[in-house]
Amino acid sequence: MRQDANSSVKVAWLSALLATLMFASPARADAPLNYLTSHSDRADAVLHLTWGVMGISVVVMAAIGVLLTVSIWRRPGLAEPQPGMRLAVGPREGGLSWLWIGVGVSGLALLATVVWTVDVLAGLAEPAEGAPFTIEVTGHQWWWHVRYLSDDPSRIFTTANEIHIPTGVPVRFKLASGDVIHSFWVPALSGKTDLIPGQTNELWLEARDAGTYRGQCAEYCGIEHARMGLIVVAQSPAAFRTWWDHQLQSPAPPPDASAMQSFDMRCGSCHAVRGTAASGVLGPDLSHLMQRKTIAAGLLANTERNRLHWIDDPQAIKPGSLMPAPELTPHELAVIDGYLETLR
Ligand code: HEC
Ligand SMILES: [Cu+2]
Repeated sequence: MRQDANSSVKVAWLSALLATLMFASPARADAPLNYLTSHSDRADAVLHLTWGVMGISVVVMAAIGVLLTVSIWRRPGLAEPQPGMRLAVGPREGGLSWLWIGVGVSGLALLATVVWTVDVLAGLAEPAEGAPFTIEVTGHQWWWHVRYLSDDPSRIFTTANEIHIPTGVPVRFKLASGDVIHSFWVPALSGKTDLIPGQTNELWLEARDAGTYRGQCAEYCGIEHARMGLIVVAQSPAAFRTWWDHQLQSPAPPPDASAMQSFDMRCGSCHAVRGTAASGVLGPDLSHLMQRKTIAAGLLANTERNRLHWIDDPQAIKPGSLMPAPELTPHELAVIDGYLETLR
């Protein structure tokens, strides 16, 4: 018993210390997945709710703490206990009204949070007017397949894990899943929306400010769920249009055609590169890989070192990932990465 009390005091102190460190640390502002900043009207609503519910909870906890302390110290009508003294066991009159007041007040506080939450959720689900185009996102274990739709079929293209959007306009997202339930969450821009097999959900994102926003799968979807990240890059409409135009092009053929052949042979059954024989769909489209900031679904920076490590042994980085180690010779590895570097 005593042991238990001691360890729970330790846990309480540790949690308090951790919480203080988390909130006091200056790194918090540029933490990759900071859900306490907002860059859109929809995320504003979620952020206000987050702080509001936090505030209500703190007030309720403080009130309970004060009342409990007072009730412990006041002990009306009780003599100071002496050693060996026996206390009467049984209900004492009065005091019941405190229960009703307490239940009433916390019931009202809970009801207010429920109404507020439902209102925010309804606002998030509300279609936005005037979305100029739609992005289709399909969740896979453990990466994001991204397809830009357009009325003009020649402007449709596929990419992965990094989504560009223009600032100042809403963009419609169609969310689907290729396997299990995932959840699309970019906290700076909106709330979470599930990607459910056999169903298409909708979401509207509108970024107020240009910037790079981190997202994350928010529904446990298997062993690498925690490493299923994504990035949303919001940029000026002009820069966005340039990016889209560039994505439509096939990458320039590499100087060394045999490198492309090695890639087709070893990787092309799972990965596609526009304008080449490589047209696999089991893995992310690599057409303009070098334009992406990260690889392996937001996990690693897209540097030569990380790419070589990933291609050589994806299982060491994301154990269980659906990319098997290709077992390349060091020469093949260098040749294939040399080819990837031409995918600009
Ligand atoms: C059996 C299918 C398969 C083969 C073969 C395969 N990959 Fe992959 N690859 C995947 C899958 C699936 C992912 C996504 C892994 C994840 O992030 O969980 C992936 C991810 C990648 C990524 C990261 C892309 C991104 O945007 O995150 C690169 C780069 C890559 N593969 C390169 C290669 C190269 C080079 C080869 C050939 C040597 C290769 N892959 C062979 C299935 C495959
Ligand atoms: Cu997931």
